[in-house]
Parts: sequence; C-alpha cells; structure tokens
Amino acid sequence: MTTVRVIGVPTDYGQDRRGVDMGPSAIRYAGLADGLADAGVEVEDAGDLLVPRAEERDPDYRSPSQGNAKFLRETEEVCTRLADEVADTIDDGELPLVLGGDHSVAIGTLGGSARDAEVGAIWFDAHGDYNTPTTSPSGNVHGMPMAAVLGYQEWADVGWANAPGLREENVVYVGLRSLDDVEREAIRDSEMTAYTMSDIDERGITEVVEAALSVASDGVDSVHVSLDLDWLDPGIAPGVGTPVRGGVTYREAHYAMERVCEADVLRSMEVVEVNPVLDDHNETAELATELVASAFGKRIL
Ligand code: 6HN
Ligand code: MN
Ligand code: MN
Ligand code: MN
Repeated sequence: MTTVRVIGVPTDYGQDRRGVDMGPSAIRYAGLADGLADAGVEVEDAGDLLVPRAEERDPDYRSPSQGNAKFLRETEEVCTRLADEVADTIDDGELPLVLGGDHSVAIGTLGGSARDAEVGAIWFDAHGDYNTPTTSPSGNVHGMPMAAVLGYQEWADVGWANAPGLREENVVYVGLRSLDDVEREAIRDSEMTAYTMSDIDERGITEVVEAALSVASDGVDSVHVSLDLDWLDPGIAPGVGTPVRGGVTYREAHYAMERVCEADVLRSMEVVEVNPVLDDHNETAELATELVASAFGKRIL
C-alpha cells in the first residue's frame, strides 16, 4: 500500500496576495486525511515546514545577482529544506504530497524529487511559471519555478534551485491560458510540450492527458505532478491569487487526476496557490482535497 507523506509549506512571499500561507491548514480542514483514506492510501502527516513571515524580512532586499526577484533568500532557505524532506520521503519509500503555499515551493519539491532520478513533470496551471528574475514583470517567484528547476538563463547559475534529473523534453504543461510576452517566446523556443486551453477545447481532456502522461514519462523513472488551483475555472476555484477566466471544469479536472493515478507513474505531487482569504467558504480547498483523492485512487464506482 502506498504511504503518502503530507508536507505543508505555508509560504506567501512568492506572490502579492496575502493569505496563501493558510493553504495547508485550509486543505487539511477540508478533509484531506479522509479523502486520502477513501482513496485507499496510508497517510502520514509531517506537519508544516517552518517558513519565515514576509513581515519579519526586508522586502526591499536584493542581492546584485537576483534581478527583480523578491524574497529570493527566503525561497532558497525554504526550498533547500523542502528538497531534503522530499528526497528523504522518497528514500523512505513514501510518496511526498506537498501543500502550498505559493508555487515557489515547486523549486523545493522538484529539487528533491529529481535529485537522484530521471523525472518528468506535468504542470496543471493557467500559467507557465517560466520567468527569470530579469524577465519577470512582477518579481514574484511563484511565476518562475519551472525556469528555476530547469536552470533556464540566469537560473543556470542558481545551483540550489536546479533539479538535476528533470529535462525539458519531459516537461508538459496542461491548460495554459496566461503567459507574459517574453515567457511565451521562451516556452516556444524550449523543448517542453505545452497544451493550452485551446488544445483542450479542440482535442478534449482525454486525449490531452494521455499525450501529457506519455511525454512526461517517456524514458524516465517516474513523474512529478504540480497542481496549481488556478488551473481550474475561477467560477469553481475562486480562492486563488491569480485567477484567469476560461479554466478547466470540475469533471475535466477530476478526469485528469484519475488518469494520473491509473498511469501509475506518480513520484511526488504538490497542490499550490489555495488562498482561503480570497475563497468562498473554503470551496477551493475542498476542491483541492477532492482532486488529490482522485489522483491517489478514489473512484466513483
Ligand atoms: N502562479 N506570469 C505572472 C508573473 O507574475 O510572473 C503570473 C504568475 C502566476 C504564478 O500562478 O503560480
Ligand atoms: Mn527518513
Ligand atoms: Mn503556478
Ligand atoms: Mn497559476
């Protein structure tokens, strides 16, 4: 039986809307443990990593090398510890489930997951998260983790942020609909595979998810799944900091998670960007909990 180790990472310094640091509590409160039990997996909750508060740090601090990126020191501190936790979890034969927090935590999750193995990644997100400290229009690190782990441009020199076992060829985006101009060009020029919302309209979620699983798992040991709740339509997932209209539906999202489970390639997973302050009666956290249950094997029949 799979044992899932839950690791909360209550960051909010990776973006501008306060409250995403309450994501791990909201997801647990929404019934994560019961959802995972229904899915038929063993659960071990490791609690939350200790994360610095934005208020106790200097928001204006910039080292000469960090360009526009805000709170990069804090990101390094937290992601370095998270990567160790994730790598330890996998060494212990368990499956890490990281609860964000903002999407900057993915630098730690993938850093640990792709430390000693060749790993693919599926990025369920409205956004590409492929900015660098100089291309980012916002300076928010949650818009940068994919570029960081792949060592794209200036990120190449930021060793702690790179994920050695992840190659562009095994990275797949599903559901993109909001890219910055420079980021769009960078994704086009990369070897990554990107399925936009238009691809889902045209080909349907079934075909897109099959293709994503096959690209991500091609020639590697296993796959990391990153689930940003703004992947879903804001009508059903209002509790996120950077909502974008035109996201996937409730059923499309569940179907995708069910297929992830059936493919039996999952190595690590994270659920990010749930912001209870912006949410409507915790419904986005409940949705996150349900989707995790589907990803770990909960079935209708
Ligand atoms: N996320 N591309 C925008 C930026 O600020 O770089 C938005 C990023 C959103 C990131 O949702 O994880
Ligand atoms: Mn251990
Ligand atoms: Mn994201
Ligand atoms: Mn996003």
